[in-house]
Amino acid sequence: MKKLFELVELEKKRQNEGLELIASENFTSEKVRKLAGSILTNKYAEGYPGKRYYGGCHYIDEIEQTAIDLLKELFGVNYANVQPHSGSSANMIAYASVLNLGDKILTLSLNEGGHLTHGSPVNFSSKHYDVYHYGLKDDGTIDYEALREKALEIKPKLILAGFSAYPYIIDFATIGSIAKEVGAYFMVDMAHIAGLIAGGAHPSPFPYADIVTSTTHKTLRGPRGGIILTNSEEIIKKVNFMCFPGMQGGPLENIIGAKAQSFYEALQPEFKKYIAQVVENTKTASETFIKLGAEASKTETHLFLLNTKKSYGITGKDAEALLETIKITTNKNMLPKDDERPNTTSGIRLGFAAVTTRGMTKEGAIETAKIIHDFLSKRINATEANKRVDNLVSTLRAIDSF
Ligand code: DSN
Repeated sequence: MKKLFELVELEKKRQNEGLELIASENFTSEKVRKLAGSILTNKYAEGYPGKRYYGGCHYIDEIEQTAIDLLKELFGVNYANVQPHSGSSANMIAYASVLNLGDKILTLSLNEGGHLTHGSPVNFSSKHYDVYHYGLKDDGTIDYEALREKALEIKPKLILAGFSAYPYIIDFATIGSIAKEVGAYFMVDMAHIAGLIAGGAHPSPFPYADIVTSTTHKTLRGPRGGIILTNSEEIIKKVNFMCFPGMQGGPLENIIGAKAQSFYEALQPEFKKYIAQVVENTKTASETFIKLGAEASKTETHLFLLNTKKSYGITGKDAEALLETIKITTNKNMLPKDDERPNTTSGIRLGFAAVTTRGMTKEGAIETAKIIHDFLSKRINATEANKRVDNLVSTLRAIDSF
């Protein structure tokens, strides 16, 4: 259908002409995109390599086994399942593998930086499990002492760490030891920081975590999808059974092929350099906002939070909409202890993984922060801001050039 391909071209133009600062997005390599769009989508392969419910799976088996082996190598773990269709499915499968309905889980809430699947009232996770939350200190970092007290008080069956809007290093060793102390499973959802861990810019959740989930499309720079990792033979058996036949049918082998390619790319020395640049760009941009007098969080990762209400007198929702008029894509985000509603918010989340893939340097990160600051504080109008965005974008690689 012609219209669909025209819309793809328009979306490509949008991606090329703008500055993508949504912290959960990235740009994939040509090989990842080729595999994701390949004829592998034609094949049914319910089951696992060597144990399928369909004939004709010998090449598919090799592709899926390659993905599993590369993933195990990348994170130094014993077992991996590469079939979850998304991060949310991975979390659903992981919970169901080690919990019974109604079990207590202890997580960080969505409003403080967690995720919908970490027990949000509108998500399956709060309907299936008895959810309790730990919180953040006033400086925005996890209150580990309060977490321990809460864990001792409620005795959860599972403690979850790994967040969507948390700009600091997570102390997996401490949370892991609290989980041990109270006899809980320790689960990590590393979706946002998987690339940072693979690239050596964030400590690994292993050996502390019992079960780790992730998406593959954020800092890891793979296709849209999910994965589950563990060092426990007992847990992987449960995960594999819960994934298929428990919750999913035929795996998306085209996406699994693309995942394998992205794991291979993340094992190359250039990926370490890329991740170091992501963290440097993000830190630089956050420091630039702070120097300019805006209220931004500090950061040790690929993202930070900008308080647009305090900095510019506008909600996150309005800031997101205004920035879109100058081709800068961000998302409104709840800030710790936010008094606005989730669909309004007091700020935005900014991430530099995607623009760094296009080759943005420290100077580009400074200019990005300055454009946003100058525009939201009305020092420049949309015409001037658009010109500066165009100049900056002209220094970046096209989104389909790698
Ligand atoms: N929706 C993703 C994000 O933007 O962080 C999390 O899955």
